[in-house]
Amino acid sequence: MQELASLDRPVVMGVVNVTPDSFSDGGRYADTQAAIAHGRRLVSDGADIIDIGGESTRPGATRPLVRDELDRVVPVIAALAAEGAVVSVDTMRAEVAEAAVAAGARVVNDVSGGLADPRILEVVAATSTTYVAMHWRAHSDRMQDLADYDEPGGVVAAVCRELGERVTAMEAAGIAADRIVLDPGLGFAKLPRHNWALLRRLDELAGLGYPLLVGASRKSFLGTLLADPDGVPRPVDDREAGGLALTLLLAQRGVWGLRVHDVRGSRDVLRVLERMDAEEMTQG
Ligand code: PMM
Repeated sequence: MQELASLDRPVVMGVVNVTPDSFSDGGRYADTQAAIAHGRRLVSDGADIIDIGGESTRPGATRPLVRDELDRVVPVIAALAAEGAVVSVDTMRAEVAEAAVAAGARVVNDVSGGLADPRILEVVAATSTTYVAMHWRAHSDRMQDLADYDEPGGVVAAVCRELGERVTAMEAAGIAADRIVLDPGLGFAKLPRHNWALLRRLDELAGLGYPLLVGASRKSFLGTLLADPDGVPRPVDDREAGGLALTLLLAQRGVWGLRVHDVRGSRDVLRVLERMDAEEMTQG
């Protein structure tokens, strides 16, 4: 991402789920016009990248047909890219990635890191797109059965090893190292304690030598943390302050990018941090 390389703050990736069933915003932007309008709003709120997805990855979700996924994402990508937005496609499918890039997407965000459809690595290699590879173990219908990290080093060691294996596959497919971004995959085959361990030990993932993108916004581990006294999780649309706290912490830890729903709030947080950093530079 040449034009984003010079930022001295994390890249803010705003989420548009063109799905009827995503956990975070399912149904709200399920039709093309609503999704385009939401993407435009995120651009005006300060998003650097708009991430457009047509498959819900909520635990237990069933997969859409390829045709339906294409119909959901391609028109939205084409419209926003034509207006100059940097667009990312959130897909695990080679065919969708290919169509998305043809429609103007410049980032392929694959939550499976090439495991769901290995041909996606060849598609990415043949383009100049950035490839976000997330840690993933299985599709949503059974991923939570695989939240097992009973090994020395626990979840952090496992995620580092498994992402490292994906990097080997990406490089073998011909994706240049400077086009790769890694993501710990919060909530994907992970219990809340696994997410917190990954957040605390993010420097070990950074040790793999690739920029990191983190998606924490609205996820259920925040709902669990912020549960009411009876243990009822905080509803999805009332977790934003928790997510913004993580925006601040992750920015201080030097992540490359943040995948968020509240773009405006995230940019505000980053402005506060930048102002404090500037103050420190001048006052010492
Ligand atoms: N999370 C979701 C979907 N796509 N992509 C990346 N790279 N990282 C994530 O953590 C991630 C993702 C699921 O959350 P959503 O319903 O908010 O889209």
